[in-house]
Amino acid sequence: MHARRPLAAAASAALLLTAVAAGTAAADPAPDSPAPAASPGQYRVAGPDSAPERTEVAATGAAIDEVGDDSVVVTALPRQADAVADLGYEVTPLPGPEQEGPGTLDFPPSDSGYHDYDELTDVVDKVVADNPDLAAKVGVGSSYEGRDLMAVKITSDVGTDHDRPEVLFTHSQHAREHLTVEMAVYLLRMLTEDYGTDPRVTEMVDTREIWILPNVNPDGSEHDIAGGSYKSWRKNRQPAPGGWAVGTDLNRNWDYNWGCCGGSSGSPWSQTYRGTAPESAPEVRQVADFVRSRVVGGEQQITAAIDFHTYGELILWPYGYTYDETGPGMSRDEYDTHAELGRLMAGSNGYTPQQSSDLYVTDGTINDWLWGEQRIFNYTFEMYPSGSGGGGFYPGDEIIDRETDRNREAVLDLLGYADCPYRVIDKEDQYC
Ligand code: 0X9
Ligand code: CA
Ligand code: ZN
Repeated sequence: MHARRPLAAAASAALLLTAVAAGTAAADPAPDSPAPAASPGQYRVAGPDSAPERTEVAATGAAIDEVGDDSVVVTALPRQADAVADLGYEVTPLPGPEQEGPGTLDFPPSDSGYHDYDELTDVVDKVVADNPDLAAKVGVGSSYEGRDLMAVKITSDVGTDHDRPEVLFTHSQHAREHLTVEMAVYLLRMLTEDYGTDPRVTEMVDTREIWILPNVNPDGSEHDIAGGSYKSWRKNRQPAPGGWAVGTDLNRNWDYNWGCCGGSSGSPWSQTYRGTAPESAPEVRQVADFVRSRVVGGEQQITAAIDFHTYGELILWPYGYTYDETGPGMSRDEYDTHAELGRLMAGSNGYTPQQSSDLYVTDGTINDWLWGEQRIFNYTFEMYPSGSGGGGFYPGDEIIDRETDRNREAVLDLLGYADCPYRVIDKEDQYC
């Protein structure tokens, strides 16, 4: 495929050597070049059939959305798609999301089942108002554009900091992954409405302290739906130095082996831009501060976590920065506990369980930080659909109920093991 290259790309050729030395993808212009007219789109890339080849594709600044046996689907700017083609792969543009009329700030009418930020806030406020003993809204800070980063704490006698295992659910690091916000709405309702009637829910709400962060990237979510057309936006909305490029990939900005391993980009134009420093995104810094605030008496209270994404129907565990299963900070038992609990959860939702780097290498992800720095057993869930045929990042709202309820058992399993994750490999006596 050979689309026209923007003039800015030619101008950046002179900077190629410095750019490469700084770890910047050769496909991208300098950060102070004017904004490209083109917006990102999805492409099918035929050829890559191993994690190293997929990691090389990602190094162009494209984001890998989907992994097949010998192909991937990426989101990329046109020049990044050119760079992928230059690697020798066949690159075909995919049709974009359906567009509806201009002028709306909410989801298009046909997707009205999805919650925009105001509607999400209303759900949170109602859940808290209806269940004052079970649910409390806690401020985590605010986004780059000043929106509240909300957390909801759910446990019985919620006003007390109990000595109960704490569990974290984070949603919507990536703007266009709107189904993950619906997963948060589902969990908020399930844990409050089914308390007292569903014995498993009741036990978990009585014995765990549950933290739900229903949207850690509200600016990105709102941008993605503004104007009545989906924009395939992934990152936050913080301008990069230089002033033209916008957005840090929150899931490359965490402070563990940040930028170590070719699993993120130093170019602000990239879909996987890692930011200027670990936690340079205000959203990441404040969510990380929140997690650190759960260290009480020297002990991290949170023992287990899920970070929800779409799409692919996958359950992924750390590390993402290395292909190795074990190594410094990840013993055999720790790896096996992640893997066994991951497989157990996959048994109920039908997702594919694997180490995250089986797909491609990533660095600076929340998964690696939660384990590497905080010793929290944790997973990325890539929700519905399994492939772009199911609507990719924009499945219709009729799938929300089915695809959120699909994770009910898996979430209850994680909550159930949160007192001693090692029990899943029968090593409770040794570790707990
Ligand atoms: O790339 C990501 O941040 C996640 N995928 S997404 O399509 N939702 O952007 C996956 C993170 C898990 N880590 C690895 N796959 N290595
Ligand atoms: Ca506690
Ligand atoms: Zn994602």
